[in-house]
Amino acid sequence: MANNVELNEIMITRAIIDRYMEKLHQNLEVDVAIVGAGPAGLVAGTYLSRAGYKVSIYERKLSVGGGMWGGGMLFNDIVVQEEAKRILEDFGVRGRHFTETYFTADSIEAVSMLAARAIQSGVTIFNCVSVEDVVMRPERVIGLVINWTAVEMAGLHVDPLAIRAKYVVDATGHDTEVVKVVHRKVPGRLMTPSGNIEGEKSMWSDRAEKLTLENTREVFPGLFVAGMAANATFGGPRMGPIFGGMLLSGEKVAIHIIERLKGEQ
Ligand code: 48F
Repeated sequence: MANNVELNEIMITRAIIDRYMEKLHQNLEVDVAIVGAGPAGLVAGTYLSRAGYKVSIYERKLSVGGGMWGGGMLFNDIVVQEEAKRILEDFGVRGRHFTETYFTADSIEAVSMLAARAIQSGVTIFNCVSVEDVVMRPERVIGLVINWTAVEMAGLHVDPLAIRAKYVVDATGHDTEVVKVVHRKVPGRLMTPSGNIEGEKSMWSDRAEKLTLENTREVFPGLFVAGMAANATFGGPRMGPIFGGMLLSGEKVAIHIIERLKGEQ
C-alpha cells in the first residue's frame, strides 16, 4: 500500500529540484516580467496571466506583499477607496465599509488572496530573487538580470543570470529600482518631462492616488511603471496607507501591455 512506503530523503530533494528547474526553464522567455510582488505587481500579473500571457514576478524578499502587510504603522488593516473595491472583491478579499466611500480589509487577508490568485491564474513568482540590471538592445529593455537575494545580501562576487521579456514592469515601490538602473546604464532618455527620474514628493493622499493612475505608463521602450514606482518616477506625491491606487495601477498597466501585445500578434 502506498502509505506504507518509507519516505526517501533523496526523492524529496529530487522533487523540489526538478519542480524548481521546471519553473526556471518555463520562464526563461516570458511575455511580461514584473519586478516586485507588492500589490501593484500582483494585480498586474494576475490580469496579464488571465488574458493568456506568460508572466513571471521577481521578488527580492522571502515574503510577497511588499508594503501591504503592515497596513499603516503596523496596524494591519488597509483602506481602499470606492473605485478600487471591485478589485479587492475580484480577488476574493472580504472588506467592510468604514463610511460610504472608505472601505477597509484585513491586510493579511489582502496579501494572501492577491498572491494566491496570482499564482492560481498562472503567474510564476520567484521569491528571494533580486533584479540587479536589465538586458538591453539599442534603446530598448528586453529582459532582466537576476541573482539570488542571498548573494546580494552576502555581498558575494557572483555573476547573475538573465531572462528575456517582451515587456518589463517596474513595480518596486518607492525605490524604482529598475527605472534607476535604466536611467543610469541604458542609452536613451526616460519618457518623463525632464528625461530624469522626477522623484517622489511628500504625502498628499488624494492627489497621489489620482496621479498614480496617470503615471502608470511606459517610461522607456519596453519598460512600464506601476504602483508607487509610477509616482516616484514621474514626480507624484506619496499617498500613505491607502491602497486603491496600487490595485488600479496594477490593473491599468496590465490593460496597456495587453493592448501592445495584441498589436504585435
Ligand atoms: O513597495 P511595494 O508594496 O510596491 P507597490 O505595489 O505598493 C506600494 C505600497 O506598498 C505602499 C504605498 C501605497 O500605499 O506607498 O508603499 O507599488 O512592493 C514592492 C516590492 O518590490 C520588491 C520589494 O521587496 C517589494 O516587495 N523589490 C524592490 N526592489 C526589487 C524588488 C528588486 N530590485 N528586485 C526584486 N524585488
